Amino acid sequence: MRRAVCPGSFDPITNGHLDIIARASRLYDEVYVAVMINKSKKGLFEIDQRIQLIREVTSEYANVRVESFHGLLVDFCKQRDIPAIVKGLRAVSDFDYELQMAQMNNGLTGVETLFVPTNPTYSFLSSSLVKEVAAWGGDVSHLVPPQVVEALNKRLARD
Ligand code: COD
Repeated sequence: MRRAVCPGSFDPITNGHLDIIARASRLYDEVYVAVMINKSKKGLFEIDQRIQLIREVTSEYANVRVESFHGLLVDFCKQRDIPAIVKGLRAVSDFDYELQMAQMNNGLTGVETLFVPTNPTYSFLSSSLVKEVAAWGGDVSHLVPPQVVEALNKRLARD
């Protein structure tokens, strides 16, 4: 069974993330979406809600599983026998840091990282920008799935 993981913070999932997950699901038998927990970084959404949103918007992909993990990504991979990490690359600016992480992860356990070029429609898209635009009342409905628009509206209405 060919397995891969798409890791991230997914706070919240965007159409850019979703495009990479969908493409990975066509290349691998089983794709894990790993919501990595970073306790020093308070997100907008709780981890459980991020997972729930990802499950909803990936429900059409039968081979996608969604989990959270607190620890090193290489340990997530080792525990599940996953040999490949799939990452989207938006621009040259992503490359420096992604290359460092890929080399570090490979040096730690031998896990490989495969880079998928982002769909140009989403090359400017990040969870942070979505949150900022939404917080000021801007329209993000072309950037995230409808379930995420709804969750953003509810979450931001509370602040
Ligand atoms: N188009 C295409 N791909 C995209 C887009 C887009 N518009 N936006 C994001 N992506 C892809 C990228 O591959 C990105 O890496 C991934 O989605 C996740 O994005 P985010 O923003 O949700 O998540 P990040 O960048 O905060 O995630 C960083 C990780 C959590 C993956 C990283 O910090 C990590 O692996 N942490 C675990 C601890 C660990 O192992 N540390 C050692 C690392 S060497």
